[in-house]
Amino acid sequence: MSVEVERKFICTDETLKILEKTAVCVGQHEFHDQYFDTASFALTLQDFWLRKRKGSWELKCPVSRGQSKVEALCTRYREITDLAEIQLRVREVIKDHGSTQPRNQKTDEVVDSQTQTVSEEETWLCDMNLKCFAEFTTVRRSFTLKEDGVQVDLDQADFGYNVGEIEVLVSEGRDVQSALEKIEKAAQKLGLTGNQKIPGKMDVFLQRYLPSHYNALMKAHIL
Ligand code: V4E
Repeated sequence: MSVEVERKFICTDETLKILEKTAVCVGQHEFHDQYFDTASFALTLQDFWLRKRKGSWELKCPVSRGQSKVEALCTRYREITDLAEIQLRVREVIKDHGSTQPRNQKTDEVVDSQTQTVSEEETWLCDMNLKCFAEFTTVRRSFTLKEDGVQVDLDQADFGYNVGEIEVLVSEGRDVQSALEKIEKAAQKLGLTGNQKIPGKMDVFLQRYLPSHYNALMKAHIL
């Protein structure tokens, strides 16, 4: 299974110049993300991120991380894209969180006054009490640093936040260390000297629009 190792950065004019000189731009595309969780944040409080992007479901699952300085600037998540596997995993995570779902005792349907008719494809969301809590559109410009096998994305979210990310996909296990080294090398090439962890799009979205969710995640040291 593959693990995505990433480091976020703020792309200054200087960084952009270096990127345009040393990397190959492999295109630009736009996508809309919808993120889902229960009302008690059963997924995100355990650092699981369920989203729908371009009609496909994705679940980012946490992978334990080390304590080194390089690692502190990076995130790593295992990504599941098979819907049956996602549903299984999400069910387990919600159960571990001890979420209880109100149900109609006769029909065993989830009781929720806000729930309207849902397509069959999405009855599982209703069944697990999952609701969309955040959605936004991103325009992404992607680059590859060819000698490193590293991808660099420059994201512009429609709520007014721009962020860059250096990303390496590896198979789980020993490759993670080499991914961290590649990311560190790429960061040096791009002239990124700061040691501060840069917030991702979701951090900023939650902080601006959903402060109670943001505070719960900060308190649990998820963000
Ligand atoms: C893992 C995570 C979230 C899910 C989306 O993560 P992110 O990589 O920021 O989004 P995006 O659009 O770049 O996804 P990609 O196209 O690379 O698959 S939302 C919040 N988190 C946790 C998290 C964290 N703990 N710290 C930082 C800096 N970012 C995200």
